[in-house]
Amino acid sequence: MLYANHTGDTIAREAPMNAAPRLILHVDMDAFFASVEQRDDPDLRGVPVLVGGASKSPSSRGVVTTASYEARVFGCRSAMPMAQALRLCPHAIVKPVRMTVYSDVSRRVMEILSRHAPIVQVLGIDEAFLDCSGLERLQPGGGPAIAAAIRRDIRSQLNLPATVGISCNKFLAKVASDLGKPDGVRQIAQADAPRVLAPLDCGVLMGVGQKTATKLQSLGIHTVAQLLSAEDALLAHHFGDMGRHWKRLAQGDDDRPVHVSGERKSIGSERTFGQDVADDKVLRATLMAQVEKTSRLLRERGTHARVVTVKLRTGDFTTATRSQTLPMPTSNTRELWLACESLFIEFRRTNRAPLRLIGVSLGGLDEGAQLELFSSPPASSRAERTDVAADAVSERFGPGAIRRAGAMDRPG
Ligand code: TTP
Ligand code: MG
Repeated sequence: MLYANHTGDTIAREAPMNAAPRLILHVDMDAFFASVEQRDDPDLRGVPVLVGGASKSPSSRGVVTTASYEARVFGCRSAMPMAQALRLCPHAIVKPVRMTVYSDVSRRVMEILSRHAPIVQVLGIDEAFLDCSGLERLQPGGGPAIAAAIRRDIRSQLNLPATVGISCNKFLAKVASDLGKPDGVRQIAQADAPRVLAPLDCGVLMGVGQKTATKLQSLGIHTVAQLLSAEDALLAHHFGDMGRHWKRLAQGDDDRPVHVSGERKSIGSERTFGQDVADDKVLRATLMAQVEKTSRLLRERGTHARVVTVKLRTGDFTTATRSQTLPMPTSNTRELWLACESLFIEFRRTNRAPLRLIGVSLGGLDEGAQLELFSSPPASSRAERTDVAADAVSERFGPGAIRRAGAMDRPG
């Protein structure tokens, strides 16, 4: 098999492998929300902190979103009722959730990561996979040096702790970061994987949640080693194909690629007219309804879009797309509409043909701000409050119930 090295030459590799070995990093912030609170208030450093409970949102009332490591010593954990956490650690300090602050920090963490790796897959508000394959040839010290540089940047620019796991695939990199926590680095070499994984709970295997773990335990399977020695037929009987999948993971085998966040996903809406439409008023109204629908979907997912694309097909089946990248990711209907509208106007300036289809697609989705794990973040800006109100009306009376003519006006 031939590989390109960094000088562009090709080099022969002797081992008959299917693919070049990969260098995958998993970065996860430590006690993320609590660490931000401790960073912003020196009085909280070194003491048990629980974040949550004080939120006004009914869905999160009374629940711990995260506990600082000082509070974890007492058994406090994420998703635990606040009352229970306070029984375990009565002297803990409780701080309310400041989602806007955490989202902002998250964005800055992801920016730092994107400076260290060509492929970054954001997983949630505080974690990401990085594919650094090939970089080890350019960076003396390989994975550990890249991990150290990332941690140094996060510490110096954001004053926060992060843990980095290093390995040859996503699964092992994630296990490595779990084992390296808090504020650490851990590498798992492929050859060491069976030894490292053997004593761990089956819960480390992706797809084994609390319910499945309990079912496995009822079959006498607690650890990864026990799962590996379980009969295939037994696993297949209880868990179908998942059994085989877990066994592969248990052997440290995982060939899933690291996907570039935001590039693969988009949210779109398009409409083909029964008869071609020449009237710009009708076209604009259709486009606006599509922006309202897609931006609402963004907000439901807690995601923001950075790339706005308008698709226009004329009666002769010629299709044009016009895209714009926004300075900041947003889920605000008005901001997205203004971008769509200018793309539409620009297109119509040179093409007045009746349209057969019009559509909008929102891409560059910013998973770093994904908030689905959490209660609704407080609507901070006026524009966001308008969206929240409009979404509430749409939910109650249907998507067509509200028209925000005034809110859609261009500034100036
Ligand atoms: P995690 O990365 O799961 O946890 P963590 O960063 O607090 O701690 P660790 O050092 O173990 O990684 O989650 C990131 C943030 O997401 C966390 O700080 C708070 C929030 N969160 C919730 O709101 N609810 C939850 O159930 C969990 C697990 C996390
Ligand atoms: Mg974390």
